Parts: sequence; C-alpha cells; structure tokens
Amino acid sequence: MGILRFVLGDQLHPRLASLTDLDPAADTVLMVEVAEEATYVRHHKQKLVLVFSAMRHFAADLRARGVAVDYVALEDPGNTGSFTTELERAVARRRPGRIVVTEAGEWRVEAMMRDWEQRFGIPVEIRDDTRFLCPRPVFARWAEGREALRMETFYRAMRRRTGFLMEGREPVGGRWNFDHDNRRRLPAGHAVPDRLRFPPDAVTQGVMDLVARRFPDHFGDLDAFAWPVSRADALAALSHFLDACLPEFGDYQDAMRAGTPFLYHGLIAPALNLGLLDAEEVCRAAEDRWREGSAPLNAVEGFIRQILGWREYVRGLYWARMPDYSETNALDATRPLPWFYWSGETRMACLAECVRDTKTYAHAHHIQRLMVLGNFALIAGLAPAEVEEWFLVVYADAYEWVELPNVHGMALWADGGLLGSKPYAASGAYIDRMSDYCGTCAYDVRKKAGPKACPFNYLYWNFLIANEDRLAGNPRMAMPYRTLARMSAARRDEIAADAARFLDALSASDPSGSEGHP
Ligand code: DLZ
Ligand code: SF4
Repeated sequence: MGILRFVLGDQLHPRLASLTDLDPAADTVLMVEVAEEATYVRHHKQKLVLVFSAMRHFAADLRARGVAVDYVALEDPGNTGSFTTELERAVARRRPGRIVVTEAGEWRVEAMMRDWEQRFGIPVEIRDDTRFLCPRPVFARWAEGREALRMETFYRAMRRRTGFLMEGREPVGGRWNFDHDNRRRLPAGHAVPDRLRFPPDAVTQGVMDLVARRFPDHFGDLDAFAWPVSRADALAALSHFLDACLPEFGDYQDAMRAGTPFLYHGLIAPALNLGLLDAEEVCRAAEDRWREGSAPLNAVEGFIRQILGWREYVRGLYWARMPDYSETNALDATRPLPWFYWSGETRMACLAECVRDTKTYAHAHHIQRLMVLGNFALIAGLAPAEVEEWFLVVYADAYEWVELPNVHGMALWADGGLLGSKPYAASGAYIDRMSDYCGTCAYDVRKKAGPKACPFNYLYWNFLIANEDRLAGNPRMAMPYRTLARMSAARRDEIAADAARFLDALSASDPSGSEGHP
C-alpha cells in the first residue's frame, strides 16, 4: 500500500516536505481543483488562473519525472468541491496505507487537516513547511514573553540564524538597515526597464477560458495575465529582476508613478507564495549579486529584509496569534468599504490609479498598498474585516497568512500595536512627495480645508482627533499630537466639518454611482 501525498495549490515546490521521500514506484501525488478554495473569498480572476494553471504545470512536471499524479480538475465529473470530500474520494479510489501532507498556509485549512486522520481511519502525517526560513516553533520561542513583537529585532535574529549578509556576528557594511537610502522619488522622465512577462501558453489559455466562464462575477480583468506559472518561468522572472531591476530597487522602492505599476519591484511574490520559488534561493541569489559587485548593498539589504525579515515575521506572527488575531478592532473602525475599492470610480487620482493597477494586474506594490489604499482605509475608519477581505481577494500573491498581519496589523493598526509601533497614517503630502499622482487630481494637495482640499489632508487630522485618547500617549505620535495641541478650536471644527461632508458623501456613493463619486 503506497502513500497518498496530497499537495495543495500553494505548495508547488519540487523539494516540498511531503515529497522529499516520494517513491515513484509506490506512491501517488493527489492534487485537486475545488470550488470551495476558488470561492471562500471571490478571488481576482487572475489569481484563480495563476493557481489553477500553476497546479496543472506542476502536475505535468511531476509526471515528466515519472511520478503518478491523481489530478482532479475543477470540471471533472463527480468533483465534490472541497479538500476533505475530494481526499475522501481519493482514499476510496486508491486505498493508501497513509496520507502525507505539508502543513497548510491558512488556519482555515489547517483546521480541516486536523480532522482527517479520524475521518479516514488511516494515519495522516502533517509535515513542517520547510520552504520557510523560520520554522513555526522557532518563531514561537522568539515571541514568548515579548510584549511587542518588532520586525527589526526578529530580522536581526534571522540574519544571525541564516548568515545572510553577515560577517561573523556583524552585519556587512556595519549596519543592519539601509532604509534611509531607499526613499527616493522617481525623477521625471526616468525610464524604468521593461519587465519579463509570460504570455499564456495553451494550458493557461484553457484555464483563462474556464475562469471567464465559471467565475464571471469575480473582480479583475483577465486580458493582461502574464504571471509565471511554472518553476522555469519563475526562475527566469527572478533572474530578470536581479539583472535589470535589483541595482535600483533600493533607491526607488517607495516611489510611485502613474502608468508605471512595476517600477523596480521584484514581482516574485505570486511565484514565491505558490512555491514556484523559495525564500532561501531568492535571498541567496540577491546576496550573490552584491558579493559579485553587480548590485549595491542598500538594494540587496532592502530586498533581503522583505523576504528574510518581513515575510517570515508576518507568517510567524500569524501562526503565533491565530485564530484570535483577526478579531481585534483596536480603533473601533466600522465604516463599510466604499464601492470605489472595486470600481476605481473616485476623483482621488491616487486611489483611482492604485485600484486600476490592481484590477488590471492583480498587483500593486507595497507603497501603493500601504500608503494609498491602506492609509485611506485607516484614516477613513474602514472596518478591518471588510478591508482585509478586499486585500485577500484582489492580489495574486495574497493568502491569509501574509495578507492578514499586513493589513490588520501594519496598515490598520487593528491589533493595537502588536505588530507596528504606530499607525501608518499620512496626509496628502506624503503621497505627493513619493508620486506624480497629485498633478492630475481633481483635488488640491496643498489645500487643507474646503471642498477642493485633498481629502487625505483633513482625514489625517480627523483620524488623530478621533483617536486622541488611544494614540496621544504613544511616543512615536508625539510630534503630530503637539501640532494638534496648538490648533485652534475653530480649525478643529473645520476639520471635523470637512471630514463629515466627505465621509457622508462616501457612504452615499453606492454601486449605481447615482450619488456621484467623492
Ligand atoms: C487559492 C487556491 C485556489 C483558488 N484554489 C485551490 C484549489 O482548487 N486547490 C488547491 O489545492 N488549492 C487552491 N488554492 C490554494 C489554497 O486555498 C491554499 O492551500 C490555502 O489558501 C492556504 O492554505
Ligand atoms: Fe491623492 Fe490627495 Fe494627491 Fe489627489 S491630491 S492624488 S487625493 S493625495
């Protein structure tokens, strides 16, 4: 009796823990496309294409290596539509001696896995996911007894643990962090490199037809789909990024420019989070570029920090704090998500541009997500659960383990400061400094009050006023609260009136658009 090795759609790695000891003569790999995973949130159409096409390519690669793959496609007759019921059918079909899986990325799926052994009456071995550089128990030990779980402390521990960018016990270049060198605005006329894109092959085209037919109401366009869907494509995308973009990635990592969605960004998160690449090889490749002298340290350190630091950290935090983590709402934010997050119909040019990129590519880069889409959600007091679902739906790289801490903790401060030492609230001046969006906007970023004023300007102060009791004592918020303390009562009233007018209009702008768009 062979082993049934069940591989989930975001576990498409050749050295996956559950495949390491695979015996092609006796074992079967099971993969299933199921309606429940496609609809537990209404994923962007490109995300569905990416997952299904990558699963089909992975199955083909395994078969080419002589592995028996039992693959259930979405429209196969008898597909029962969920992991548990499809596994049940496969057990009946194959009668394996046991099942081997790799731990799931999401709490929701891990909860399903815990029932399987009893339900099927055979051993179910759940293996640690070795694609990550910080095993869950190691993070738990690091987090134990700490009041605040700061990324920077974790990151330094990970540099020491892995040896990336280290000289003995010390960081190369004498500093852990080069962020101060990484805040440049993109000069006007600066040409950014064309990106390697992967036009759909026959398999992807088939999946695009399937998704267009089966999920027509899901958010997002399909036409521009060009994500890597196989390991070979993902490795080519990584090499292209390292050659053409990494040297300037650091300088411009916080910049935004209309009509230029990709800039110098890695664009590897969709492949990385699916398993087509792994964190170790990506960090190693970036470090090699620095050691060879083809990329500067500020760029390489900034890039490695995103993967070795931030990505591992949010995953550790997710598992250390779930399932309660998503329940908090530290700032009591309750406003429903405005319709323009789906339609892009707003007169605020920055938000319109970021939603447009998101719709077209299932992508926006981290500053668009954090400082435009997330910042607006924070200062407009949008309900965390609605914002979180939006972020989980719309991005090709989004799975709950990575999306939830980023949105709940980092963008919305809904965890009350467990993850971030202060809320990332900013006025229009920040967006103006880092982008060219304001030049075409119906609002005036220099105006502070009145109907023409940039809404970020008064919403920012309105947010600080509304949360004075909660935030004024935070040392990292001392400066804005000192400014607020000097404001006249009349100016405070003006802010409140502008914010109320804007937010009322926001609530009134419904899907029909009949009320006009703020
Ligand atoms: C995201 C996703 C989608 C859309 N569809 C499938 C699927 O049909 N089959 C599958 O194995 N996995 C899919 N996934 C990825 C799972 O949802 C993923 O394993 C969890 O989100 C993370 O544990
Ligand atoms: Fe955004 Fe304000 Fe600039 Fe308009 S003026 S693009 S709303 S920051």
